[in-house]
Amino acid sequence: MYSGAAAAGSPRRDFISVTLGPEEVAGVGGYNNSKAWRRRSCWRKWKQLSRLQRSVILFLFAFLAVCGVISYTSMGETWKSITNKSLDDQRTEQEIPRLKLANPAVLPAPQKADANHGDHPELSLQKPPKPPHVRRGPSNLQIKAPWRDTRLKTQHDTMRAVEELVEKDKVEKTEKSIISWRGAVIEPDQSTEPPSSKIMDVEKPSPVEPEDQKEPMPINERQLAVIEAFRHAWKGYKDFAWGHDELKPLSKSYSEWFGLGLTLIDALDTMWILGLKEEFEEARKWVANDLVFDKNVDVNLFESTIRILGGLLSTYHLSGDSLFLEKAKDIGNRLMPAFKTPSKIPYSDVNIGRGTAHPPRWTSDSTVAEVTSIQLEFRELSRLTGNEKFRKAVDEVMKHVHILSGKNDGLVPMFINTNSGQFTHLGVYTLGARADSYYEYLLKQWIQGGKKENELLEDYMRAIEGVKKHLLQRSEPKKLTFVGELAHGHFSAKMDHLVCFLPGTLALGAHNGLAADHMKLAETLIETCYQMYAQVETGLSPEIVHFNLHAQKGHKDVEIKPADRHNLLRPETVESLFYMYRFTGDKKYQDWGWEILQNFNRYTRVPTGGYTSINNVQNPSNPEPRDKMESFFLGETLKYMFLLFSDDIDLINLDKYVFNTEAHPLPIWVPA
Ligand code: DMJ
Repeated sequence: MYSGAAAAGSPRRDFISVTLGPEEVAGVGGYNNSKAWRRRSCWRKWKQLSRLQRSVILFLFAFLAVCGVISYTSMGETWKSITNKSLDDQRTEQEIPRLKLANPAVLPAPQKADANHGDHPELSLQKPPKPPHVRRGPSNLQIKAPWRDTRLKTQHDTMRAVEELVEKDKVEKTEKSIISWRGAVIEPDQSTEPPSSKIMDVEKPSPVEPEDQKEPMPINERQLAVIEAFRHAWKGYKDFAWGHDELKPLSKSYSEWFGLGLTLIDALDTMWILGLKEEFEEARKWVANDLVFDKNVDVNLFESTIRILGGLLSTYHLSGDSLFLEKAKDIGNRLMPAFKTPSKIPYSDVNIGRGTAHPPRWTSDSTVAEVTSIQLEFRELSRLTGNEKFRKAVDEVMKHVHILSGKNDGLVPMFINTNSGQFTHLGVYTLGARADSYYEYLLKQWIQGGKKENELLEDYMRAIEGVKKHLLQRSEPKKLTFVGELAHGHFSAKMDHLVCFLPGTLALGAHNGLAADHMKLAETLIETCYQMYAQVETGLSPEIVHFNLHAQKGHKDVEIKPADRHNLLRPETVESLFYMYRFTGDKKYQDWGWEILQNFNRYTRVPTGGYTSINNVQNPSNPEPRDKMESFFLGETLKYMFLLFSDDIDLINLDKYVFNTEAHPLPIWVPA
């Protein structure tokens, strides 16, 4: 049946030949293809093989089987990783709508928002998946902002890691283009939707807002230190002042200003940004159950607008929770009587329970900064409610001030009369208290409205020229550029810490395409603001400094009068450091902020909870605590610290949000 060429004695036995007999040839001897016949015939052939031939065949089969097993295993791995990846992708896709709900650049009109969000659905929407990664820092600080949490991915997936590297590269490229402010006009995102059209678009992943899908940056050590500071402050507030306006951390009690839980409301969006979900939910409950505006109480229009209305609006935007919008509408309506004046320049005080308003007892004047720094909030309230009355009221003030005489090269006096509508106390010009945020809101309203309201821009540009012409001087010995004051033609080398908002505002203007020399000025002014801390014994700035115009042996640039040496935990320098870092990427700004945080911890932290303002920044051994934690410490100072230490430009993207003067981010409206 077969002849083996490998016969005994043959020198080579390494091949097999099979010869088929006639009966095996199809068609010969009749074709029999039955199973039994085939089995029998195969077995017969196998028996006819030599032992060597059988061994070789068995070896070949075994070899093929081993190869088969190996390739099956590796295919399985490949398949598993493909499956994992597709699950990962699915999860990312599911998360995108949630992120959009929680953190859209522009939330639409409330009817739609209500319909979509229900009473309080976003907190469950925010529920993060348990991330498999390990975070640095103390275990009690293993927290992250809700939307960042949801986007965390496993670090063990190689394919994902490669994607991340590619993504990071993309982010870096984007970042570079955004921070290159010099000479270039950089437009805000032109592609977001107009307010009336968009809940549906907001909910689905949009190709026009790809940055929302980027990997978030992990929280770093300095940010963790801010979270720790916030929690310490919050502990004091919670233990001793819950639901009241301000904590008195030393006496373990509280003070009331309006009786509206000011600190709690001011801190809401900070908690959201820092990722303090538990604290946020607890505070949210208080807002839902205990915050009542129907109270026979006089509130200051400006302070309640920037802290309460601003805080509620920004929290609504960040969380998507309609509770905050409802509360914002309530307080907004209750503040409206302030505008019922002969001139339409609002009174400073409103009784939110009675619906009456009045100026302070001693005058019929209002402060210029106060009546011109409520616009971002009221304009946004109109956009969200569709009720123009809020916007009309505040726009009228701006239009009136725009044409008012009594300015000096764009610089405004500090008071305005609610009867006549004229500036009073003419001849005194400052960028500090009573005028400061007028300048800030000129620029920010222009940005908020999509850079179309030219009168605002004109007034802003003119004012900065006025600052350069009348208020800038250089100190000795360090030649620090500072912003002084002008009183009836006399220059005073006095500068409030409040003026330190200016470098940040100038930088924001330059980022939005305004003159590049504004950025230069911002750089020199922020150095001065930093020196207001660095040249002082505690490393904390006093409320007011006087700069030396003439070099004197043994004198620094900064002089402090006994009445001015307090520190109220104010935010302005940290605020400007944040803008400067965002737009330049220069790490020195982060380092300066870090020094300031450490000094707050050293001299103002109260061991039992909370931070206190102090009376004497020049005495490190006894800074004389004042026993008060201002609401803006949580609303502004710590928030700006956290943002300053972040390298994530999408953590409150400055092309999408504009901060009100109390650090509450409000959306930049979409250009028509
Ligand atoms: C805050 O209420 C606001 O920043 C306001 O514009 C100025 N004063 C405090 C902080 O210093």
